[in-house]
Formats: sequence, C-alpha cells, structure tokens
Amino acid sequence: MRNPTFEFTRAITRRPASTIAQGLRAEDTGNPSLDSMLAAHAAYAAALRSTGAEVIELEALEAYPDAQFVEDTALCLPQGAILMRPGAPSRLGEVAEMAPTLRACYDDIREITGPGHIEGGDILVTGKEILVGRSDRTDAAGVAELAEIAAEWGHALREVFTPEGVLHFKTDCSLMDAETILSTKRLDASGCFSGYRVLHVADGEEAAANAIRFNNLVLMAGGFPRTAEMLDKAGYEIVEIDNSDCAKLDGGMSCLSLRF
Ligand code: CIR
Repeated sequence: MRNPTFEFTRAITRRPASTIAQGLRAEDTGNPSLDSMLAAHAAYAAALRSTGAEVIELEALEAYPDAQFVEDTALCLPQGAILMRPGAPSRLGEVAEMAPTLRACYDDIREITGPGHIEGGDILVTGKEILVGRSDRTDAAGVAELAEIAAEWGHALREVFTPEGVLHFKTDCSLMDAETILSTKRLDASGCFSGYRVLHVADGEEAAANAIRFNNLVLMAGGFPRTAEMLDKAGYEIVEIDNSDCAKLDGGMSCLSLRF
C-alpha cells in the first residue's frame, strides 16, 4: 500500500514571477536571478516527474512575489486539502489563487478561517502524526483550527516550536521516510522528535535540512556535500537541486511544491 507521507502521485508547483526580487527575506543577501531560478525550478519539476508523478505547473503570479513557495498555501492529506492562512500579510492572497487547483483535485476542501494564522512550511506530516511548529508565521489559534480539522479526519496533531530566528519548522527538518527525520541539531535538541529515528545534517550545513522525500528520491539543495554523503550512505537516492537563488528568499525544497 502507498505510504501517503512520502509516496505521491501528484505535485503542484508555480513558476517564479519576474517580481521575485520583491519576495520576503529575513536578510538581504542580494537579489535572486530569475533566469537561474527558472532553470532550477525546471530541474526540480523534472526530478519530481522522473518518479512517475504528475506535476501540475501553475503560471507565475506577478502580484505575489513569493507565490512560487506554494507549500505555504495548503496542507494536502489523503482525506482532503486544507487551505492555510499565511501569517505574512503579503502572502494571504496566494491562497485564493491556489484554491481552484486544489478544488479540481479534491472532493473535500477545508479552510483555516482565522483569526489565527498558519503556513504549510510549519507542518510536517509523519507516519504517525502531524507536527506543527509555532513560528512568527504560525500562531496558537491557527494550530488549534487545524487541529480540529485534523481530528475530524483521524490525525493526531502535536504542537511544537520552531527555533528562534528560523522561518519555518521545516526550514530545519524533513521527513526521509515514515519514521526517519532529517533535522538540524538545534531543532532536534528541543526534543520534538523523541521516538523517531533522527539523522542530523552536518555542522555548518543547516540549510540542507529542508529537503523532500518524494517517492524513491530525496531532493536536496546542492552545496552540502557532507549531508549528501551521509544520506547516500544511509541508503537514500539523492537528487541535488541548485537552491542558491531560492535561498536568497529563504526558500528551499519543500516550499516549492504541494505533494499528494
Ligand atoms: C517567505 O518569507 O514567505 C518566502 N520568502 C519564503 C517561504 C518559504 N516557504 C517555506 O519554507 N515553506
């Protein structure tokens, strides 16, 4: 049987817009190049497709410079999809842009209506539960509203915390298989992964923690050789994607798709 936490038949991505330089970022490390971002985006979609999955590639949204980071707009579960309510005001409108595509894919669509906020980047679905990290973008009310829907669909949900100064919970961790988490040491130190098998990214390679397991592959950002070698030795099939431009906007592998 398919394991819905890492075996997927479909993914949704959105092409980066020419307005990307206006995207949110914690620190200015220079503007991303649209051309190289488009090339990396194409390589990312090709890697997903190479596993046999269908990739629904949406058009760029010039009015929303962060809209390529589709993960933050929804949570896809086997029972249905839940539209998020981003904590970043400039990103709230991205949800309505994503909704029609999800309505075409799912019979049951729920919605976080507020007043709380929650972004998909703070949610890690494992083989046994949904972990939601409170962060600057995800608050207690947002988590509580998601917990009600998750409970109705039979999922246990546990609230955890995103380290100070880290954008999203999944900036620092990823699911490698139903029981295995790739994490930074700083996030694992909080104890939130007790009971899981945890693999640590190499010291100095913290940005490698945002990866995705997608069918037989693990997509990870290029430039983190010690973490890549560790994962390879652990038996995972790695595909490295150039994330240098997305990283300038605090984006990584998970942000770029919805997977279901
Ligand atoms: C933002 O700050 O919202 C975007 N520049 C980056 C979002 C990354 N999304 C994610 O990690 N899920």
